[in-house]
Amino acid sequence: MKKLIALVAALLLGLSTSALAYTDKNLEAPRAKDVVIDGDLSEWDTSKSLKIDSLNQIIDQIEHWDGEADCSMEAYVMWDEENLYIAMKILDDTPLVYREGFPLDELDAVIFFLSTDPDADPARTEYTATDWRIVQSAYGYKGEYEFFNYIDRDMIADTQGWDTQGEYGDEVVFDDYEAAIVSIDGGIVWESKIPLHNLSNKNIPQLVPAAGMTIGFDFSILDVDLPCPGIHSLRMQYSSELDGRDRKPEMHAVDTNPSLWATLTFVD
Ligand SMILES: [Ca+2]
Ligand SMILES: [Ca+2]
Ligand SMILES: [Ca+2]
Repeated sequence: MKKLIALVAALLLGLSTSALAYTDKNLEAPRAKDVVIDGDLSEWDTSKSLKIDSLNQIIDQIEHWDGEADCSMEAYVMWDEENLYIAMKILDDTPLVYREGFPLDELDAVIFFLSTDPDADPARTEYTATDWRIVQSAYGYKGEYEFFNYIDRDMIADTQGWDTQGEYGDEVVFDDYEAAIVSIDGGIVWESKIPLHNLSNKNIPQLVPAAGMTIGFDFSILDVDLPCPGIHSLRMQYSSELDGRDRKPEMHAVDTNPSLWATLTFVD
C-alpha cells in the first residue's frame, strides 16, 4: 500500500512538474514558400492553426465576451531561415479599435510570445533575454492601414541590451516588418512577416529556425469595442484553460512566466 501511495505521489508530482514546463498545446509551422504579404492567404498552408475561440481561454473581462463573433481568432505561422510569417483570421464585430495615446491593453491588439532559444529551460518561471512579448496593433482608415509594434521587455531582469520599445504605440519598431490587412465578413485577415534579426543584438543570438525545432510560443488577443479610458480589453490566451467566471490575468500569468506558454514546432 505504501508503495502504491508513493507511486501515485510520484505520478502526481511528475504531472504537476510537466504542467509547468510549457503546456501541451502545440502549433506546427510549415516552411514558407513564396509568401507575399498582401492579406491574401491563398499561398499559405493553413492546415495547421491555433484557435482562440473558447470561454476557458479568457483571462480578463469575461463579462464582455459575447461569443466567437465578438472576439475569436485562428492563427498560422510559417518560417524560413530569416523570417517568421504570422497570419491571423480575426472575428471581431468592431475590429481594429485604435486610439493614439491609449495604452495598448485598452485597445484591439494581438500579442505573440516566443523564445528565440530552442534550448531554453521549458520550466523557467521568469523571462530571460531570449523571451519576447510582442504586441501588434493597427489603425485602419478607408482600407489603408498603419501598423505598430510594441516589444515589452520590462519583466526581464537582464535584457542584454534589448530594452522595451514602442510602449506608447504609434511606432514601427521592427526593421523590414511587413504587414497587410483585408476586411472579411465579420472581421479581418492580417498577414505579416517579422525578420528574425530584429529579435537579436550583439549579445542575443538570432534564432535560425530548422525543421524539427520546437520553441516556447503563445498567442493572445485583446478586444475592446468601445474604448473608454481605464476600460481594459477583453483578453483571451491560446494556452489558457481556466474555469469559473472569476478571471484575472494573474491566474494565467504568461506575461511573466514562460512555463505557462504553449509551443511552436517548425516542420517542412
Ligand atoms: Ca499573401
Ligand atoms: Ca468585439
Ligand atoms: Ca474590437
